[in-house]
Amino acid sequence: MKIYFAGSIRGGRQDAELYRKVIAVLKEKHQVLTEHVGDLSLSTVEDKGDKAIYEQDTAWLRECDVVVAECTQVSLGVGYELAYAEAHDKEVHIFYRPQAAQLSAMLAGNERFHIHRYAEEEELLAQIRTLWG
Ligand code: 6IA
Repeated sequence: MKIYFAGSIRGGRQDAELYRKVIAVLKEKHQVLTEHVGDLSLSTVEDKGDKAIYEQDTAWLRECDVVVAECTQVSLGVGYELAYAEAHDKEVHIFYRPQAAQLSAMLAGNERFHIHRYAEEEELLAQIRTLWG
């Protein structure tokens, strides 16, 4: 499967290492189109190339089979991607830590999204393995 992994970039990189680990598990059996989301050296301040990023990411969203998003760290870009994925009838899975963040009602209230709660990193990785391992 082609998997689009979404995680915060300009919204804040606090969970970047977690994204990297999730992507590593997904990659064992599938193609991850957005590996850069887990790249710890990714620059978040550079302001050129945004048009190219938007065009590439929306093309990948149309191309993918499933969208997997980690939503604990709030990100406008991830929220946009989730709505875009829904508009294109993609299967969407959202993961977050209720102890660290309240999920927006615009995501939590959407019955077309599959919402997964977890507390610890190992629990998240186990959920990922169960679904896509
Ligand atoms: O609003 P955010 O930046 O937090 O949005 C994060 C989401 O938008 C991610 O799931 C990515 O798919 C997408 N995204 C945001 N920035 C980039 C990017 N370059 N390259 C690819 N996808 C991106 C980041 C560097 C840039 C800030 C110069």
